[in-house]
Amino acid sequence: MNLIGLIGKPNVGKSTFFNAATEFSVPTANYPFTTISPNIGQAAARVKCVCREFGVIDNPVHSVCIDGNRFIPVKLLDVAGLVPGAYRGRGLGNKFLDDARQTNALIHVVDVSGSTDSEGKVVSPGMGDPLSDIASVDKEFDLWLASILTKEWNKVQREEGREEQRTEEILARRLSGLGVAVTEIKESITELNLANKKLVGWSETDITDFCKKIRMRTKPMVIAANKIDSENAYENILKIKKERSAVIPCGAEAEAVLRRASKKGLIEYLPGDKHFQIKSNAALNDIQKRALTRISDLIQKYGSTGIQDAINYAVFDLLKLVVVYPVEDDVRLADKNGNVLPEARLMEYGSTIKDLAKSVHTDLSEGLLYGIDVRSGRRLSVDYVLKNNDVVKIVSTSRKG
Ligand SMILES: Nc1nc2c(ncn2[C@@H]2O[C@H](COP(=O)(O)OP(=O)(O)OP(=O)(O)O)[C@@H](O)[C@H]2O)c(=O)[nH]1
Ligand SMILES: [Mg+2]
Repeated sequence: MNLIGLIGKPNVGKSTFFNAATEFSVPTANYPFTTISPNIGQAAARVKCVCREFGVIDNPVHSVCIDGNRFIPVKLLDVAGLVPGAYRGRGLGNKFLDDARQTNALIHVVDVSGSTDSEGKVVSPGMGDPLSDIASVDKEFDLWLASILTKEWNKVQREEGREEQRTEEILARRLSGLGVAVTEIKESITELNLANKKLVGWSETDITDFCKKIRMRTKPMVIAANKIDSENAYENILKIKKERSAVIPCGAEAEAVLRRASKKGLIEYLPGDKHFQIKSNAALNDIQKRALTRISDLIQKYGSTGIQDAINYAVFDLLKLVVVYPVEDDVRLADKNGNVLPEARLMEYGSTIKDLAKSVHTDLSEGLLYGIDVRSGRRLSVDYVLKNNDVVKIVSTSRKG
């Protein structure tokens, strides 16, 4: 399962982001640890739907299509705030790390107003340092991994001496709760020139470097530079962009306002849009008008509120998922109930027709014969690797469901 985690120190706007992205209502407040237990919600990845290309009017079942934009559900986890020392259990450290363990990609929400200290307490704007916040979250993660790895380290070293075991297998067992594949470990130790070094000889630096590699492989991260509406945002974002490549300016509060206004029918706006339109019949008071004007200026400056971009980045750039449209009727592009393009399915990069059949229904995969590429009418072997936007009919001896 693909689970995207929202992480960061307390009070940076994780829950505001979560609420905006999922339209779930969880408490937000201007003090740390508003989120005490994790909240899992459904957000959506936004893609251009293939319905326009095929000239059909679709009726999705598990996703939504609005004006040719397909919104495909993805799971989002609002994780408790992280403070320095979390790996030793400070703050809600253990809870944080346990939540984060389940995630496959991370959106690290950073407060670019610089109005919170390293613990998330409110300070005068500009006093907080977003760059050190980023480094601190990375470091906590690495220290936490190192603490799991080196727990009873002597025992590990004895194990290594006693049995003829490969280093990567011993390490994989240690990190089994994290779902790290042996191949990932092997690649990491090879990259670090540690492949031929016995664990007993690993220095502290070797351990830290290894943990960092594992973190970057198993928890790829994008920075959501949040609170773009604040005074120091612009220069802080520039500073972060000098150090990191995956940075998306975000306005979680602005996104929340736009989603609410759109829900009430006051504006035309879809998550991720580069502009919005106030409806001609919308009765807005002066305060609302001013707020919307400010948001409009903001998204003109940054291109969007960034919330949708951050989710899409996590789904397509970090998790590298592809969108596939399975259909049963390759003429009408429909399922057996006549729903046109019923599903847009997010699949792992490298998935095959076999994987698709299995994910749709086990019966379908048991009698699987081949696939049909609906665009060309060509047969696709069961090992055909799916491409983004493929529309595929699965041909099987057993009928679904
Ligand atoms: N100016 C501004 N403030 C924001 C924005 N997003 C969130 N905030 C404010 O930041 C404060 C913290 O927001 P939360 O969403 O509760 O933060 P959190 O990261 O979930 O905090 P914890 O759950 O305590 O870890 C609240 O006062 C929000 O209103 C934003 O885009 N701009
Ligand atoms: Mg919160």
